[in-house]
Amino acid sequence: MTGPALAPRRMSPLVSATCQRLIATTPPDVAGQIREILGRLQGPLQLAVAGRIKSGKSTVVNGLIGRRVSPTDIRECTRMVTRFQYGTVDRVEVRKLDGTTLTLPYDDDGVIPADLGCEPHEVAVVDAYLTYEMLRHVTIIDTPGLASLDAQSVGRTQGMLGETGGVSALDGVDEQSQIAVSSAEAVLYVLTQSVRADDAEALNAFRRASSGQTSSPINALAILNKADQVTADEPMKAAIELAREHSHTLRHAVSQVLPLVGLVAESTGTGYFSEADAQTLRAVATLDDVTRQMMFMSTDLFTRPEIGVDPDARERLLVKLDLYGIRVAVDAIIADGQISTGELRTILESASGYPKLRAIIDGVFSVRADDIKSAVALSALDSLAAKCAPGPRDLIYDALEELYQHPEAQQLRLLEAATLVTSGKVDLPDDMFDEVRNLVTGTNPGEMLGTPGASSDELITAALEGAGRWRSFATFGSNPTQARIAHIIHRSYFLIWQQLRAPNTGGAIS
Ligand SMILES: Nc1nc2c(ncn2[C@@H]2O[C@H](COP(=O)(O)OP(=O)(O)OP(=O)(O)O)[C@@H](O)[C@H]2O)c(=O)[nH]1
Ligand SMILES: [Mg+2]
Repeated sequence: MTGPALAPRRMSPLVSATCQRLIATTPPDVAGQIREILGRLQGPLQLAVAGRIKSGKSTVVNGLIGRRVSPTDIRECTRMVTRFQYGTVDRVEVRKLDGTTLTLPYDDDGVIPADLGCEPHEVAVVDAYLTYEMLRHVTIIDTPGLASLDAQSVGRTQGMLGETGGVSALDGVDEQSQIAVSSAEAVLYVLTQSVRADDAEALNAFRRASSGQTSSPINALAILNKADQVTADEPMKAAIELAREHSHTLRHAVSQVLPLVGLVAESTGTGYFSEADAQTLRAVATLDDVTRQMMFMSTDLFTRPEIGVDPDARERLLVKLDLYGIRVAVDAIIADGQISTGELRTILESASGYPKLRAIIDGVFSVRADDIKSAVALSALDSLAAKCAPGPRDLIYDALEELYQHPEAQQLRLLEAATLVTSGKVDLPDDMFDEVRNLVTGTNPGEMLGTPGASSDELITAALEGAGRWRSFATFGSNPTQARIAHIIHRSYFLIWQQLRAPNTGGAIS
């Protein structure tokens, strides 16, 4: 069990009201910019999918959308930033750098056409509209990959990682991708199995390129894709272990690293895996043990012409599931000869690691979307104020100050504190770091208190103990910056304790 839910804590109505008041009181040019900030606050969450070339970004995008709309290929494929968003008519709008727009239909397979009617270097961004409900809440942004850094010199790599990397910090990051990631509100990094040095560097380069919000583990998640290619008897098990290690190594960059077989997730989630494919799998399952074991040794052996199952159909299976997915499905058929195609699809989907990713995107990002968007809006207001003449500047600063006085702004303070801690700007011991991260990334009290599955009484005790621990740390164990953070964390634990004790009042005992 996850314990009782806490009262919703949406910040955006408060931030919207502040924007609206400011629009009414500031000069037209400033008001116009605040209107844009407000529009964005009220729009869907912008989730960018980023990573090295060929890491499987477009495959993951298709899996998330539930339709094969973004082209994927074994060769370099995605050349421009593509924003998949909700629209009442399915269409592709190619926005060119010269300010003109070309409108195209999807191709016969429902994929973005390969020919966009102009040269790739003329395109600023592609807006792909789909009448998919899920896109009402989130815009998914596919990006061209970061070029491989393998051949580049160590000196250059160090330049990328160095604090004074300057322009070189952005080398290798496609300019449009960089803009897309830096303006997104959440980022999904697609890493490949070994998280080679250049994967981590890619992630760092994107983080450095992005301002403020996108560089925090609060709104960034990573996938360890192609988990099927981890060399081990049970690749997924090994990938789970690897992902756990990487979650720790990359803890200042992403909230967690999840293993995924993107290809299998895409094929099962988009209907690409068909009844005919299931029949081919059933035919493979009837072959004798020796032949089957030989086939699973490599893709070449799997497609040997003399085997008595249609070679083209076997080729299609490889494209859709690769050997790992085929083996999972064939094992399931051998274990249960009556298994239906629907059941096979479910087994494959769960073996791909997709359900966990989906749950996190739906749960965590959507629960946090309001916080993330509110924080982005406030930081945009703050930057706007800094550029304004004294009159409007003071109006904005006063409004922000007033907003922070509001009791509900505790959630924003927590988010700010957690961003400082999780991104490594304020140092805390590992266990306290984890506590802060759980508090912001958890979707229920059990996860927030780091005690999933605890009973209500245990949760109440955990919240109270947490509050006490952080109060003592604020008073005795910390330096001034840590103390400021500790007070905020203490208050959050205290509020959770209040809400858990009096759930019906929404915690409004003050
Ligand atoms: N075996 C295996 N292959 C995968 C997986 N995910 C993606 N692929 C394959 O990897 C290749 C590259 O996938 P894409 O989705 O085009 O990769 P991308 O990152 O979008 O590539 P660019 O847009 O060129 O940067 C395709 O052939 C995919 O089918 C996976 O989990 N396992
Ligand atoms: Mg791609």
